[in-house]
Amino acid sequence: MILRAILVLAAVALARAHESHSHRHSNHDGGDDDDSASYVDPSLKHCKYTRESAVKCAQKYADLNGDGLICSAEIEALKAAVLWLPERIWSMLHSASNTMEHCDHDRDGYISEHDFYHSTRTCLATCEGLVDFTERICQRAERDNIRLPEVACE
Ligand SMILES: [Ca+2]
Ligand SMILES: [Ca+2]
Repeated sequence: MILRAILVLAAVALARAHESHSHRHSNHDGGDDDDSASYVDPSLKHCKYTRESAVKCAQKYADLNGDGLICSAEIEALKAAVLWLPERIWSMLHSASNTMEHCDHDRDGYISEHDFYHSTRTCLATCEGLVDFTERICQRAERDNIRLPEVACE
């Protein structure tokens, strides 16, 4: 049963990796331009969740020391607390460094609100990613009213 779930998740991951590769070739590469903050993926227009609510959720549940920034260790701690085993295995394959890579726009090792708003092409960029994050992480953290201890950011 668990093995089957892992296989399904792996297949989903592969499909996504493929999608994100074929996706990214528009006139602006890298998303460093000024318009990266205003870019909205078409799939987000009718999505049931918004990036704004995801950002609030991330600040509430992942910013464990309340400094307004989210580091890799904080992401890992939250994932460890809310994800099921097969999801964690899947997540390990795509680890926190991946989230940092996608969301830490200025590459200083911390995800700030500024980073979120300037990584609209890469970080929680599609409705699928948003649903995934909201339902697997935010809603579970909310449901369990999770309060994690501080972790050290390096
Ligand atoms: Ca923090
Ligand atoms: Ca940053």
